[in-house]
Amino acid sequence: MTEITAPKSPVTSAEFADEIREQLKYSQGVTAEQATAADVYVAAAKAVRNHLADAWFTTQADTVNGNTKAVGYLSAEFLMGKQLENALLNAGLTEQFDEAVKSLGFQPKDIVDAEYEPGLGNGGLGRLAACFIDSLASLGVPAFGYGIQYKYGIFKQKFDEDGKQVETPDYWLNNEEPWGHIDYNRDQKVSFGGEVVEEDGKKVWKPAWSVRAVPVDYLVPGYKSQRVNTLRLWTAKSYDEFDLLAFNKSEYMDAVKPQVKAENISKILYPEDSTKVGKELRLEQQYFFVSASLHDAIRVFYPGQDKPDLTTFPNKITFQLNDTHPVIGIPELMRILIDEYGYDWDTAWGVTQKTFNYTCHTLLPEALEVWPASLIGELLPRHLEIIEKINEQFEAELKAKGVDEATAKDMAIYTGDSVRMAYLATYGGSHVNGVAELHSQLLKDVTLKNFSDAYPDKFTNVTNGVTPRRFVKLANPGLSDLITEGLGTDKWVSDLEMLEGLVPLAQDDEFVKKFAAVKAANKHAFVGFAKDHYGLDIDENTMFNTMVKRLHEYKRQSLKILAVISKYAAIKNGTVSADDILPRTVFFGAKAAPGYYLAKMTIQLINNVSKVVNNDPDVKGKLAVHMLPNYNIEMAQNLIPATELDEQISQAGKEASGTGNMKFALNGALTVGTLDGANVEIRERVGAENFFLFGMTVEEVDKLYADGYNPAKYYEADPRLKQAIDLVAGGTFSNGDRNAYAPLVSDWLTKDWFMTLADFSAYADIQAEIEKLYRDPLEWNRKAVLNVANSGFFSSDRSIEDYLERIWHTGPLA
Ligand code: 26Q
Repeated sequence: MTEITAPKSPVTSAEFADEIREQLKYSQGVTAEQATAADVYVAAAKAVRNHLADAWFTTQADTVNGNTKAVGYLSAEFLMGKQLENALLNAGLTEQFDEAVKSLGFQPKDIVDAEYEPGLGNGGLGRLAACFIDSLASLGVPAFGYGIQYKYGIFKQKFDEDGKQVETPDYWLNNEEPWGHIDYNRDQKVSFGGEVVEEDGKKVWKPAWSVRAVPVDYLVPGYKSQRVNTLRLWTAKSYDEFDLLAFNKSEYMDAVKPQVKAENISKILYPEDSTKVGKELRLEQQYFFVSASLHDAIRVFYPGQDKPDLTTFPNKITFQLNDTHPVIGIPELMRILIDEYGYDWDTAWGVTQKTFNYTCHTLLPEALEVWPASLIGELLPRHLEIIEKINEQFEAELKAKGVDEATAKDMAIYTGDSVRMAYLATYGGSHVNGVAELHSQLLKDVTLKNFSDAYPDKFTNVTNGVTPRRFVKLANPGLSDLITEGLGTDKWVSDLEMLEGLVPLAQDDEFVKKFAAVKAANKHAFVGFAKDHYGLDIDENTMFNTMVKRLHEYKRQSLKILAVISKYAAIKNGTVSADDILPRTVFFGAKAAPGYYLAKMTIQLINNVSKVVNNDPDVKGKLAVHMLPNYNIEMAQNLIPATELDEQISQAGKEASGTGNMKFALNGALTVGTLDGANVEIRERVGAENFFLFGMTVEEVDKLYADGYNPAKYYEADPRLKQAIDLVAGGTFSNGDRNAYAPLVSDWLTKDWFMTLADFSAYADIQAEIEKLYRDPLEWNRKAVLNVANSGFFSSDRSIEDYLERIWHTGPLA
């Protein structure tokens, strides 16, 4: 944690080197001669941060004093990735940094690598939040990201000798963390438990215990916007460091109990990325950051006012609820307005409904949070009362709308024993959006159908996007230079639809060859990365085929590994002639939730297929499989630019959007995928002829399910599938042990909830088409160029512009 010192104007590399030396000397206490790469990293981070300070202060002042409504992005996760390169890019200091560290005797890459990646998110939802705050700042929109500074981020993943996932804690704050600025003077009190009593005819909440929420501020610099927004992550501290009475009795453990209880709240990120059970600590976390954030926004926008006019609150800031995780904010704002500021119910409701909007990120019913009412009642008794009252008002409203009783019952926010957070969010806010066209449509038609019927105007779509700064400009400098050369400008970095200007160049063989050379160089670089990080020897003259994402049954890593096994068997059996084999290297990267049994078994299977295949001389040079450990943002930035074929093979109707799919298309990989999530829109834009489509549609899935799905039938019907499953069942990937994967095999043959077996034949068949095209490098790369050229829509800048227009109704600072 550092203080912000004097702001700096643009500097030369020599001056920047002096600034680094100064930080080394006065802040780290080492001389330039003693400094290690880790020291220089911290010093450079602090130096670049100082350069951003001025713009940060002006942005904050303009946010409060201007008359542009701000955005508050409430998210339990922000998966930011490493910060240094991004901060340098946005501060315009990349070249100065490179020269400066060289003059200090270091390689820029070693300094950048010294940063430890913060893992404050699980996957797509957390990374989306990070892309969105980057785009908000780059567009000059005043915004706050609000979340939790977990002490332990997503676990680090290793594999044991059996290929099983082993989780180790991610204590990311073990070393100095130069980006976060802890601000003890802007703390908030967050209370829990106790009871509600009536005093003078008013409800008064008497909480049982409180924690101190202390903000840690991260600068969010915009690209070429001169704006620096704030990511405010709360950390929980105890008010009573020690209970001295207990301590005097030498009961040390008891003495620190309140501290432990308080600090537990921000201790760990939950590693599940879908939910089944409501855990008390998770609700504590949610309420903790949301309550602190709402109070913080009131403090920021009504400074020093005891009796602020909070009816203007929705004109000051609009809060986006990133999934159901922050939805407790709806009753909390009601409580603040009524209990803390004395507003009547109707006024409070008007303000609350105008303040919030809700983004849904799922279609899996089990991932919509439902809290036991008893738990809410115990932890937040006043909120439960408010929720009950919201529900009564809601029922009356539905009745007035003529909604029949049975439907109204299905729509209940509060059922008597539980609270449905997605329903509360839908009723309690102004807008609800899904994250891709297909997903938003399915929300309206299925998941939230009754709500869409009753409140059609609330529903809209905003298709996800990814930031081109991190995922093209920084991750793929070779392609970035080529794009700039092709377009004659680098303005595409902040206006990604300009990539369309590359469409004619796809017909220019020289340009396509240059693209192919960039891809080859990225593959070469990844081979080096994989050697350094994992000790792997990878053949760069093979097709790089990648599937990276969380491990989930619906995402169907099983489909991919079964196809790999089938291919392996075909080579072994000689079913394919040596000449017909297209050499491939298949990369997987995936973390499984620690308690997700089948997901973890799938990881184990992939690891053991990898062991068998990679050590089999019969397939050497033809097929290799690697399960790369600990998939994270850094790996994504290295692997995506090197990938030629990307896998987006979820069961249709299950992946809300996907954002990896966008990153791959933008980096010139071709996609093999189903009509699911944003794949649909990617295919529409890049052209059906430049996308490998296979598998059932949503309608076909529904029909097959309704007709009665029997996976064993598909196992019997396709000998390739049968052979692959038989090899797994027969112990080929478990040293002959036929029981090792029995639960997985039995699930495939008897349940197969996501219809992996039904889509297998189509998936195996399309491989021939893929391989045929790959044998014609010019045509393959022409299609890859067209993927890049037509993916500009998938910039998170465009997503944010859609939110501004459809939901937030605000814009950049003047
Ligand atoms: C909730 C309560 C308790 C414990 C964990 C959770 C929890 C945590 C994370 C539930 C869900 C998540 C994350 C969900 C997620 O990442 N969804 C993905 O969001 C992306 C961005 O919109 C989409 O592209 C993906 O399709 C979607 O799966």
